[in-house]
Amino acid sequence: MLNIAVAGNPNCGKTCVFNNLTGARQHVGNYPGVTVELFEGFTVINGKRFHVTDLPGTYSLTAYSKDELVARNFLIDKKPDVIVNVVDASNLERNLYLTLQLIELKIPVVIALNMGDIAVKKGFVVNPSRLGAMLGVKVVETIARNNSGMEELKTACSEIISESLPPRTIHYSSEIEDCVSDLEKILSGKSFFPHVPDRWTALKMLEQDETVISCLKTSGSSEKLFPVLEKYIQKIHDLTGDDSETAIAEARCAAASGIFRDCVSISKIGKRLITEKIDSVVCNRYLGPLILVVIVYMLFTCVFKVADELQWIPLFNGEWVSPVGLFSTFFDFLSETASTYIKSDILKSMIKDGIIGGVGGVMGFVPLIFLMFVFISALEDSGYVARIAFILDRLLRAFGLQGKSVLSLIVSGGLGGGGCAVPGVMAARTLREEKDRLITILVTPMMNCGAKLPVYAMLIAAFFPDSRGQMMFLLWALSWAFSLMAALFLRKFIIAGEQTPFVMELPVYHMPAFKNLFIHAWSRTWLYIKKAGTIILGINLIFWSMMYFPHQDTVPDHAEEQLRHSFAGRTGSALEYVSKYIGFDWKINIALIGGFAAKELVIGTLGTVYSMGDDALENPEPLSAKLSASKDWSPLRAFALMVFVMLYAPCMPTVAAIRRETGAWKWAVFSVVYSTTFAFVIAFIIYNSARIFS
Ligand SMILES: Nc1nc2c(ncn2[C@@H]2O[C@H](COP(=O)(O)OP(=O)(O)OP(=O)(O)O)[C@@H](O)[C@H]2O)c(=O)[nH]1
Ligand SMILES: [Mg+2]
Repeated sequence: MLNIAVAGNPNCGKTCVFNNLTGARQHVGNYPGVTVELFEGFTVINGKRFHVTDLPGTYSLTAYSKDELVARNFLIDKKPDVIVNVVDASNLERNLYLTLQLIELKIPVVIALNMGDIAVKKGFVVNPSRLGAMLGVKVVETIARNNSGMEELKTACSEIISESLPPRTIHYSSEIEDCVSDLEKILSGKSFFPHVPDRWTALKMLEQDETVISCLKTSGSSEKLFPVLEKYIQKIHDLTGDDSETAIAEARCAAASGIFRDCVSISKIGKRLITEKIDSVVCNRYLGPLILVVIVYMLFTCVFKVADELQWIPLFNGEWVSPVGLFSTFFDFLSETASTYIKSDILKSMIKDGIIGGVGGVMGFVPLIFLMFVFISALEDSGYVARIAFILDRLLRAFGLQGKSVLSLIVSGGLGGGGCAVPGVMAARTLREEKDRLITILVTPMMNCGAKLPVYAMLIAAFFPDSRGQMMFLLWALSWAFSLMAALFLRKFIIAGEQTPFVMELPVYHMPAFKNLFIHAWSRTWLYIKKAGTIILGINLIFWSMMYFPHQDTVPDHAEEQLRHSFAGRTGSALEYVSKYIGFDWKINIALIGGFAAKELVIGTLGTVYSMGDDALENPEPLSAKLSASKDWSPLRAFALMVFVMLYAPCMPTVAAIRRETGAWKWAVFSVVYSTTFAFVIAFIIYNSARIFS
């Protein structure tokens, strides 16, 4: 099967093109660094199937950060049959810098000249046929957001393959060309990199590309090759006054600028874009942070009002409920039905306590999660998220992080409370400095991810029903405060080192498309539902059996005693020696052990615990009602628990991601130990200081 690779600068619309070609629904966002791994899909052109790969964005094939390395290694090792180079027409000159390097690979290239709509607003008119002729590639104009130009793009791909049209060679200055051609001769026939032309390898050697050089070194060819290379590097330095890396970069910039001038006419020296006007307010030093806080506050109050507080859905019996209330009414009904019709005790307990009590609790918050995702997608797609990185850079710098870390924190829930730490940990790939990346990875799991949200929502509904939005806002602020504290601590004591400066482009704002918002929010919500129906269900059943066995039938009216003597109950009780200092009893301990597998299981397991430990089996009530009626619980305990859940050990999938992304178990284990200790200390302070003052 033939392979198409979609490559280009960050945020130029690659994933949009990829989704259009393959029908996939990969994440598109209006900020650089959305895609950090390879996505694969298929498309059919003229009855033939093509394998399509979406690459992370990169400015150059000399990779600096991990996501750029992913893109570059793919192109070099996999040698696709055609590269679809998505180019942002409103930023053509800079985008051409990468295009020039792509055509050096001598793989057929089709340029998708994207974002023409924005280019026109900026006053650029690009001549596509001229561009194609200069580079020896096909150029197709596209507006990926509107799915326009895709058929032409497909046709161009299939044509260029059948014509096997190689791109043109762009020649640089004679000083460089002399050295390149000499190196090429030495390299010829050696096949160090079988899939790329020797000219590419020669150029990369002169650019002193670390990966290429270390590859050549390990292949044992260093004795002959490297003295020659040293000589040429010196020669270029003598002739141009620059080191060879800079000289080549400058030569490419000059070529890109020449092509740009040749193919683009600037129709009007643009009137100030709306984007600039908005940014002068939104990115203002003083107003910026204020606006950010107001937006997040409104986000929480709106989402909680609509999904959980306001009772705007009529029921058959004349009562009114909120969307979350509707879901919980439904699960209560299921639970009641199960109690009535199932006779076997063990089966009844399994279905009612293990499945409905556990999974139902997690599912109940689907409306809230969905609404949260809609709002967050809107902020992502508008381009505001990139501004948050910009606004917070200064603040984050003081705490040992940097602007780009914001994207990781936001992906894992830093904006609202819908997110996941696994992609958050992966998003840290865009950070170039290893230590910045490590610190970001270690604090990212402290954000309020989508799995912690139902835990908060349930406890807030039970103990702070009159100020739901405000409580969530407080927890949001605390999650940032604590992760910044943790970052500072790590930077000071564990991972000291220089901080790197922050560079990120601010994309043009646009109006989010409503259809996309809903598709996007739904696909994220669907993942949540699937997780609840599979992993959460499975682990919940394991926990249920640990709570059910060993079972004694002799004490029918002592459900709580029975539970305490189960395997899980005994473990939870053993942990009370420590947890009593932060006010947690054995029941909470069981839930927290469950939460290590996945944070939703904190309520899943708590639901099961309270359902099983309840003697009044025939009268099911929502978990929040049970907790607020229980004499063991208080708002203080609920609050300490929420903060503990926010901070303690990342869930298992996140720990695995940390292991993958850092390449070391050491950091994975460290993340569990340090965050649990941190959580304990903070919960201890909250629980005890509040008790002293009251
Ligand atoms: N105005 C306009 N916007 C576009 C066009 N194509 C894509 N976009 C928007 O540009 C933004 C970036 O799109 P993505 O597909 O995520 O870009 P990407 O190149 O995959 O970005 P990274 O994965 O971060 O490298 C999104 O908000 C898209 O909706 C276009 O032709 N015109
Ligand atoms: Mg992408």
